[in-house]
Amino acid sequence: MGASQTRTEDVFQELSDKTGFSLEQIRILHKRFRQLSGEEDTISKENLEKIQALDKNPIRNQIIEAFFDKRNQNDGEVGSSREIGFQQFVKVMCHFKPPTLKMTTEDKEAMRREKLRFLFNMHDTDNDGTITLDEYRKVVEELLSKSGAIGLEAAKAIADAAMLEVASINVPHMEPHEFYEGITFEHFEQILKGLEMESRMNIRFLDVDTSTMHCGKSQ
Ligand SMILES: [Ca+2]
Repeated sequence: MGASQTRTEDVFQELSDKTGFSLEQIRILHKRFRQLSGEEDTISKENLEKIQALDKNPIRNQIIEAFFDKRNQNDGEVGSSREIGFQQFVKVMCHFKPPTLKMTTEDKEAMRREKLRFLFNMHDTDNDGTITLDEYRKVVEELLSKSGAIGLEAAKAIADAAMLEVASINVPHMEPHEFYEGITFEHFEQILKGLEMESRMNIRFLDVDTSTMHCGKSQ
């Protein structure tokens, strides 16, 4: 084994320890990463846009953006990267992993919060801590326009109605002169409270089904 190979293995092991992906899973992800990047060390949005399996995904753009969103790297930075390396790629992939049976309730709760934060960031595109009607509209419009069965105006109306409902749940006694500024993270958590989304949030676009990628190195 050459020196650079040893180094790669070390990096993989470190990533595995940090993320809970097994060494084997890291190798598979790395292979796919190199394939997508055209054997380069970094990957760009254009690289991900070429993934055919993502074409039909209604939130394709949001998923791609999420990979380059610095908030998802948890190092306190904001903004969007032009390109990302393999380690950053794996960190984002980590958000799509389901919980395992061995996890404690606290770990599961922490994981859920992290996933919710990831989803929240996907919608809060300007990172001001609130999902405004405009931001929400953009997602709904995209979702509905993909189906092709509904016009832009109708999509807007649906988004407005849904937002109004969210507002009435979160601020039940809003006065007519009050303005609903949007969904905060706390509201967002409240809205999704009853929804079991931890194990459902997975993506298949990398030819790697994240729903079978469990945390830990036991398999
Ligand atoms: Ca915002």
